[in-house]
Amino acid sequence: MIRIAPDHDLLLVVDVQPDFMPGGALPAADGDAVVPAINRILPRFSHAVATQDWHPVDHASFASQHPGKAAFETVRLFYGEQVLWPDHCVQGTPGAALHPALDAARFQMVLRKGFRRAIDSYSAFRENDRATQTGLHGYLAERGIRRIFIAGLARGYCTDVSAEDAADLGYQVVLLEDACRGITPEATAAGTRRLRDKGVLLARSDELG
Ligand code: VGL
Ligand code: ZN
Repeated sequence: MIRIAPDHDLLLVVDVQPDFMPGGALPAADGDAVVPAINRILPRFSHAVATQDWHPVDHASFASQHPGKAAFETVRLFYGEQVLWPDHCVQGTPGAALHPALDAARFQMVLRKGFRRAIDSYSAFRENDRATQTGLHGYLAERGIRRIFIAGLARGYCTDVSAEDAADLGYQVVLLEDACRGITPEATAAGTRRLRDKGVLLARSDELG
């Protein structure tokens, strides 16, 4: 059992948006399954924040912006290697909304990321140039958060890079495996190895007491 400490624990819900669900632009297999799992645990937390992937139509991570390149290939952007994605989570489109069944009234803050054309952002803390800060660390520090539970989409990318950055920033981090889904099994497995290296605890949402 993991006992939730109301003052110091936060649930970070990452990118639970229709474009990452089956039928969406960049689906995680069985992505919808995270919604009831997250709704079940949200009332237990007195601190909850969501992230929302939120790209301009001509975002540099979109394969459509790189003639001759296909989705899932990589390019070099000014900050290094970037995976190219199908167009997804375009600002203001239905696919970019928070999932309609998510109990979003419980989020005290929704942090939008990936909104600069030239820089992608997997992490809720730092964009992919690894220099641009989102401000989330300052927000959580001011609120006295010490431990972060992570749920959402997608394993290997936004959930995992957020967890790694949180661990690097000195938070205790718990990734709730049953409340996350991935885009590919390979990316999920690679993410799991990186999380273990960082000391992130992998747990299940039914272990929360
Ligand atoms: C994500 C790829 C591109 C994610 C977002 O939420 O994991 N992955 N944009
Ligand atoms: Zn994205």
